[in-house]
Amino acid sequence: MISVPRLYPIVDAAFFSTTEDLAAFAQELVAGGCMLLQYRNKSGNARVMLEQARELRRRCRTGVSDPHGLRLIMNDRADLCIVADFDGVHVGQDDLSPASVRRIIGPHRRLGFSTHNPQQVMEGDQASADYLAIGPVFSTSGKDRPDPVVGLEGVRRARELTRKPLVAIGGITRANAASVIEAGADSVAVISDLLLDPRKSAEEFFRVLG
Ligand code: TZP
Ligand code: MG
Repeated sequence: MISVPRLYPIVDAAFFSTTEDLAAFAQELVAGGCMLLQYRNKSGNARVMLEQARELRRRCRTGVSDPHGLRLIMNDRADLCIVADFDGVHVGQDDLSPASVRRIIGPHRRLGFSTHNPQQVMEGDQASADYLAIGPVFSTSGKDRPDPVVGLEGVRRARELTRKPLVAIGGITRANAASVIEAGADSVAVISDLLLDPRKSAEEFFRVLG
């Protein structure tokens, strides 16, 4: 089974006006100790996504073959994962199924699957996903039309239903992250609470997450 670092930053293109700003932000996260990043761009412009993904790959070095290198995960798009030489894909309930994504990316790249209730966690547990996300744990402005908040109770319930690495997401900050890990998550995925000062914020997350 794969392991997921305690902090799972999501680099969301919506918060950056240029590819340079986005890549510089990612580099600051790496300087703060991050070993895994997800690239997310909901605009759906494939050419822009590929350009930004390649820049992230170039700036943050390494590839699938480096066991110690930064892992880059592509949100939603298995095709762009392959073309940009990313290390994995993260899909949700409305994307290609985990089984379909697995056929595209092969056995070695990582596959994450978002869940929002116990039924979906059980399905994810049986699917070809390497890790599961559960959320939103708290209310969030990081996603349009988010699913209902699951709370810490939703994290506890998910923990009972799977032994796969569990990534909690939604409204997680340095102030509440420890409670999410205590509830059974292996990792916290974060957008907003890294934006202002990514390096310092990542370092503080690692401090509170142990
Ligand atoms: N999926 C569930 S909540 C969320 C996503 C992508 C957004 C998380 O953003 P934030 O700012 O960390 O709450
Ligand atoms: Mg998706």
